[in-house]
Amino acid sequence: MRRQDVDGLNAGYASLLLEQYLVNPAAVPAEWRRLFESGETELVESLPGLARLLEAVEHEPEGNGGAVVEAAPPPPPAAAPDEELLGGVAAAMALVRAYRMVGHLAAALDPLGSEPPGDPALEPMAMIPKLTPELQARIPAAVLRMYVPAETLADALPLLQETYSGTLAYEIEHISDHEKRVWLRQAIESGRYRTPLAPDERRALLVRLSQVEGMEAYLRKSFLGQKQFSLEGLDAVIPMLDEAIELAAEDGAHEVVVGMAHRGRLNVLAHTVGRPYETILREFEGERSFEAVAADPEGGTGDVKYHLGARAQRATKAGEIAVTLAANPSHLEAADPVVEGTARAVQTDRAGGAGLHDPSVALPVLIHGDASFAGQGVVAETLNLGALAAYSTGGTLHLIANNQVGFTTDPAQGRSTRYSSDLAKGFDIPIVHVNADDPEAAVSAIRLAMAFRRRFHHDVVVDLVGYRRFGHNEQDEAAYTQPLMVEAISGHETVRALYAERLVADGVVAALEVEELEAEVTAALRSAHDALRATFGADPAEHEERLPASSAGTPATAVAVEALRTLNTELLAVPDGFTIHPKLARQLERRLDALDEGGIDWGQAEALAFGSLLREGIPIRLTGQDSERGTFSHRHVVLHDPHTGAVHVPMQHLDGAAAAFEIANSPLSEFACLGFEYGYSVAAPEALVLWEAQFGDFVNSAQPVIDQFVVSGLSKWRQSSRLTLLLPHGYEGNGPEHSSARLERFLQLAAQENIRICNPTTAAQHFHLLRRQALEATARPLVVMTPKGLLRLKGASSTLSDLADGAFAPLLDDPVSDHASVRRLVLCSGKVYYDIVGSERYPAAEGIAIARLEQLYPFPVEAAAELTSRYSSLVEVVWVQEEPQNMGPWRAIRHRLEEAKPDGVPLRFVGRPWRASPSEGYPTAHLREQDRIVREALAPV
Ligand SMILES: Cc1ncc(C[n+]2csc(CCOP(=O)(O)OP(=O)(O)O)c2C)c(N)n1
Ligand SMILES: [Mg+2]
Repeated sequence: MRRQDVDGLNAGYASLLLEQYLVNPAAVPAEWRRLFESGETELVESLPGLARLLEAVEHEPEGNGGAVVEAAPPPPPAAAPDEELLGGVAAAMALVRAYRMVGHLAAALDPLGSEPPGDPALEPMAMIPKLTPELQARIPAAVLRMYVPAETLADALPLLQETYSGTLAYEIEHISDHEKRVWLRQAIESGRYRTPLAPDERRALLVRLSQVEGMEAYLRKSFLGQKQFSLEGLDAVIPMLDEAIELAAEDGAHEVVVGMAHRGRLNVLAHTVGRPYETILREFEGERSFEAVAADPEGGTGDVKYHLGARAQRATKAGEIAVTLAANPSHLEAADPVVEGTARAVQTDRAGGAGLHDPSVALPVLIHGDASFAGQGVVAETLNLGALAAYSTGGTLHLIANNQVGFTTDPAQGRSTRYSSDLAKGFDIPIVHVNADDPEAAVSAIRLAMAFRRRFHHDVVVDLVGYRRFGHNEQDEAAYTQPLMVEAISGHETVRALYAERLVADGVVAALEVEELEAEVTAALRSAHDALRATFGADPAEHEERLPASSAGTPATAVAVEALRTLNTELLAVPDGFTIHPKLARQLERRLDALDEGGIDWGQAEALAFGSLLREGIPIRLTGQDSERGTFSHRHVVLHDPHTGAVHVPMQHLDGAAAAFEIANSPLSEFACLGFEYGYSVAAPEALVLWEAQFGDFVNSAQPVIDQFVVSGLSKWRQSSRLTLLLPHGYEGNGPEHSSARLERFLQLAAQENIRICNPTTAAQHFHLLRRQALEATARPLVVMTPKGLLRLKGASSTLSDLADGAFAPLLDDPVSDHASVRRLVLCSGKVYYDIVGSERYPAAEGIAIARLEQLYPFPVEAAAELTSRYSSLVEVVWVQEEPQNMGPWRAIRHRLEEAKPDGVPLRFVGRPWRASPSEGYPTAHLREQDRIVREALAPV
C-alpha cells in the first residue's frame, strides 16, 4: 500500500481498522496488516486520524515541567473505536520518537555521575493519554515502528531506555537523508553492533586497559614533571582505535591515518602505532639529560615528543595494515585537513584520467579535544570537505576525547551549545555519545560508526565522555581551577579498575590475575627502560637531525616543438557533439595560432606545462577557489557545453598520458583547503599538487598551515613536500586586499632552502618553473606570485621556441646590447617590470637597464653577481618594487643585493614608503603612486 492510497481514505475507517488490528491482527485485510506492521515505511503516520492524534501529542510543550496540556479532540470515527487504545498508540509513537530525538538527554554519559537533564517528552505518564503500565501492556510493539525486540510497549520501554539513555546515546534524527536515519534506527535499536563481547575479548580488553594505564603511570613516576598529557580517564580511546583498525582491515583498507593532538598521544604511539617503549622512553631520557641530541647547526629543529608522527605495519585478523600517526603542531585541529589530504592521496590511484578514488583503501581517524572541536574553526572547514567529490575520504571516523575540560576552561565557558559535538549536526553526521567508563560500550560505538561508514561513506562522530584524571599536563595543578572535578575524580576508580571489577564479578578473570596483569605491564616497561639505559654512552650519531640536502642538478624542462604541437591540438579537442561556448571557443582557437604567431599566454603555457608533465607520468592535482575556469577567466581547463551542461576536461583525455589530472573548484576555505593539499602532497611525493588562492591576500587565512607545516615540516619532522602555491599578486588598483600575497612573509619564513619563492614575468618562465617544480629530484614547497594583468599582456606572452628551448631563469637580464653604457641598473621583480618598460618615458630613458629577479628564494647569488659584473659603468643599483618598503622583497633581499652589486656602487630603494596597509584604496591614488615609482626608476641618470 502506497502513501497516495492511504491519503484519500476516510479517517474513521482507517482508525477502525487500526483498532480492529490492535484487538486481532488477523481480522484486518493483509495489506492493512502489513501497513500497520511496516517498520520502515512511516505510512502509518500518514493515516489521517492517527496523524492528527500524533500531532496533538507531539505538540506537548517541552520544558514546562512536564505540564500536560489538553490535546485537540480526535475527529469522530465512523464506528466507535477504543479511544483509549488508539490514543495510547499515538502517544506511544510520540514516546518512541522522543527516545530517538532526546533520549540522549537522559543518558548516563558522565563517568563522574553528574545528573543528566532528562526531558519531559520521555515520561510515559506525561503523555496524552497517560501511558499507564496497563495501557503500555495493551499496545503492541509491532505498530510502533521500532526495532527493539518486544511484544508490547511495556516490554519495549526498558529496552528503549537502555538503548537510548544508557551509557550510550545517539543523535541521529537531525540527518536529512531518510535512508541513513532508518538504517541508524535499525542498527541502534536492534542492538546489531552491541553484541556482547566473548570472554576472551573481554579479557583482551582488560589487558589493553592495563597497558594504557600502566604506561601512563610508569612515565609519570619515572619522569616526574615531564609533560606526557596523560590520557587517563579516556583510556578507552586505545581499545576503540584497536577496533577501528581491525574493522578497517576487514573492509580491505591498507592504511589507517590517524590525526590527533597532545592528549594521549604517547599512548597512541606505543599501543596503536606500535612504537617500541624504548623509543618513547629514549625521548623522555633525552629531555632529562643533554646526552641524546647532538646539536647540528645545519640540521632540523626536531619537535617535542608529543608532536612527532610515526608509521608502522600492524597485524590484524584480516592481515597487515599500515598505521600512520600524522605529525602535528601545537595548533589544535590544524592537522585535521592535513590528515584528510593524506588519506585522500593514499586512496587515489593516479595512473590516468581524473584519478580513481577508492575510499576503502584507507581510513582517516581524527581524535579531537572537546574544547577544540567546539572552538576551532578549522574543524567546521574540514567537516565541510567531507562530502565533496574532490575531497571526500569516504567518511572520517571522528573521536572526541572528551575530558569535559579544555586546559582550565570549563565547557560552560568554552562553547554555546550543550555538546562538544554539536557542530557535526550541521553536516548530517550521526553522533554517538558514550560513557568512557564503559569500555565495552565504547567499542560497540566504534562498531556502529564503522558500519555506518562502510554503508554510506560518510563521516561519523563518537563523543567519548570521560574526565581528566590529572592536570592539563604533568606540571599543572587542576585543583586550582576545577576543584570539584578533582575531588570527584580522586574518589573515582580508574577505567581499568572498574572494568576489572566487572570482569571479576562476571567470573571472567580472577582477582589475582588482575594484579598479575598490572605487574606484567610494569615489568615490560621496566625491562624496556633497563635495556635503553644499557645503551647510554653509545654513539649518538643516529640521533642527528641533518636535513637532506637540496638537489644539485636542474632537470631539463624544455619540451620538443612537435610534442608541444600535438599537445596543443589535443588540449583543444572535444568529443563529437560537444559544443564550447562561442565566446570561449574564439579565445581558445587563438591558442592554435599562438604556436606559430607567438602570443602564448599564461593559461596556454600552464596547460602545456601540465599536459607535458602528464605525458611524462607526473600526476597533477590543482584546487582553489574557481580554479577550473580561473579567477581571471584565463585557465578554462574544464569546459561546459552551453546546450547540455555536459563537462569535458581535455587534460584528462590526452593520448598516452600516464598520470591523472585532478582539478576542482574548492569550497570557500583557505585553512582547511591548503592543509588538505599539504597532506596530499606529502603522501603523493610523485605528484605536482597545486593550491591556488583566489587573490594572494587570502592566503593569510591559512597562515597556520604555512607556518606550522609548509615551511617548517621538513625541519621539525623531516617531512618533505612539493606543494605549489599559486598566489595572485600585483598592484593593479584593486585596493589593499587584492594587491598583495604578502611576499614578505614567505621571504621571512625562508631559510635552509626550506621553500622556493618565485615571481615569474613571462608565460614561458611560468611553464619552465612548473615543470622544474614537478621534475626536480628534491621536493620543496614552491610559492609562486602569479599575475593578474599579465595573464593576457602581449609583452608577457611567449613563443613556441621559448618553451622548446631554455629553462627557468632565476634572473632575467635586460636585453641591452651595450652593457658598458648603462649607469643605472634597475632590479625589480614581477609586474612592476612591465609598468617600467611600458611607460612612455622608457624609450627615451638613457643609460638605464632593467633586470628582473624571478626567483627570490633561494636567492640566485652567483647569477646576480655575474649579472652586475656585466655592467662596468654603473653609478647606482636601484631596487624597484611596488610594495611599501616594509613589505615586498626589499628587506629580505637587501643584503643579497649589497653582496651582488659592484663594490662602491650605491644601492637605492624605490617603492612605496613604509605603510600599515599594502596599497591605496582609491584608483587615482594608486595610479599616482605607480607613476611616481616608474618616474623615479627612469629618472635621468
Ligand atoms: C590553536 C591553539 N590555541 C591554543 C592552544 C593552547 N592549548 C593547548 S591544549 C588546550 C586545551 C585543549 O582542550 P581540549 O581540546 O579539550 O583538549 P584536552 O587538552 O582537554 O585533551 C589549549 C587551549 C593550542 N594548542 N592551539
Ligand atoms: Mg578537553
